[in-house]
This record gives sequence, structure tokens and C-alpha cells, in this order.
Amino acid sequence: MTNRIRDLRKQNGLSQLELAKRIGTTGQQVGNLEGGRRKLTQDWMERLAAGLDCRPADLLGAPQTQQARPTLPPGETTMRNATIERRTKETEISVTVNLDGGGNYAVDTGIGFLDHMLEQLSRHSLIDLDVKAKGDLHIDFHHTTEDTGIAIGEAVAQALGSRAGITRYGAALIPMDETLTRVTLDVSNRPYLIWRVDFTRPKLGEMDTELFKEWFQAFAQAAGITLHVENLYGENNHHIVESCYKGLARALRQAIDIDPRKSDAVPSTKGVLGGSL
Ligand SMILES: [Mn+2]
Repeated sequence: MTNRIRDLRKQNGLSQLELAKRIGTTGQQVGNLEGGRRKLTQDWMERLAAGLDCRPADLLGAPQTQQARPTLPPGETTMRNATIERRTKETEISVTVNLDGGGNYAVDTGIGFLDHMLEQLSRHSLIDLDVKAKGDLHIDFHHTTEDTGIAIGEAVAQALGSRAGITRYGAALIPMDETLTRVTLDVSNRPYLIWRVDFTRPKLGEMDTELFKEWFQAFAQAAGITLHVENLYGENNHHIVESCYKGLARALRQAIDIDPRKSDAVPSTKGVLGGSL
């Protein structure tokens, strides 16, 4: 299950997408191979070795980065990042995340209010987030909203890899003036959404308020996160939804952080995250 693909790729200064192009596959496939979600067959080992300029046998062995990460000198952190390209008849989306970023973002979905929310997500999670989406907005905002949630969720899942070393749980209570929202989550590879959020207005800007649940559902599903979002009280609809995104951001920041006391282990007594309880 463990391998050194990520280490070797970084030593070569390649992104997942760049390595993927060298060996004629997708960035997602490289992420799956790195994360142990796809079997490292002899054929894959030979292709990867050719792309990484090493021997196939060099790909095996425990990854060094996960153990080394907490003790690396400042400025030499190992980046957990991923790029997802998603194309359907309804939307074309590209997303890049860096989980160990500084909250830098470049977001353009064509929906102003959604951009505002995704910028909050980046800023308060400290995940660097690039999102470029072109959707069928002439129909409505549904496809673009949902598919953006899927693509960002997939990118987070891919960047998390095996999820070894993470804190796993996170929680946040976010006040915004009269509003208070609680977000709790488990980055468990077990997708589930609890959404206890009601709006009194049908739209914010041009965006239908009912679409926010769709975004959170898509994100939780694709990222493999158990996600509970509850607005405890509040009146202003802008505050209510913004506190949900900020709560997700702060809870996520805790949960994906590397736990320095257990940095080489998957935080589960099963030794793997996901599957049955
Ligand atoms: Mn705002």
C-alpha cells in the first residue's frame, strides 16, 4: 500500500499533472497510484519509473515525506496538492488545491456569490484554491454549483492521499453578527451530509439559496467527509450561508492538519479510513 511515487515525483520537481502527461495518463490516476487507491502493477511501475527516471523497484518502500513532514525545517514543507480537470456537457471545471497553502485563491465560476463563498473557504482553511468553471449558466446555476463542489471535493480527496497523519476530526462555531453556525466533520472517507440550514429568502445575489445544500452535498460526497452543518440561529441570509462556508473552512483546517504525534499512521484503529464501521 505504501510507495515512494510522491517522494520521487517531488524530487523531480513534477506536479501530478506533469507526471501524468509524461506517462500518458491523468493527474487523478497518478493521485490514485500515489495514495494506494489503485494497485501498483508491474505495468504501472514500469511506466512510472520511465516518467520519474528511476528503476521500478525504487517506487516501492515507505514514503519518507509523511514521517519527515513535521520535522522539516521551515520553508521546506512537503506540499499536499492536486489538480482536477472535470468536463461534462454541462460544465468545464479545473481545480487546483494545496492543502498546505496560505489561503491564496483565484476563483472564477461565473457566479459572483459562489466565488465570494469559495474565497472564504480558501482564506479560512488556508488551503490554496484555484477554481475556473465554465458552466451552462444560461439554463440555471445548478450544474455549475454542484459540479464545482464535486471538483473541489475530488481535489481535496486526491491531495489527502492515504490520509495518513491527519488529525481527522474538526469542529468550528462561527458567529457573524446575529448568526451562529456549527460545523463538525470527520475526514473519514465516509461521505455523509447533515444540513440543518434554512433560508428565508429564495435568492442571494443571483444565486438560489437552495443550491447551497447541493454544493455541500457534492463536496462531502466527493471529498469523503462526514459533514454536519447546523445553523443554530440567525436572520440575515448572507450571514447564514457565509458562516457555513467559514465553519467548513475552519473545521477542515483542523482536520487535515498533520498530527505531529502520529504523523505516520492512519488515524483509525482499522488502519484504514473508509468502509464499514
Ligand atoms: Mn460576505
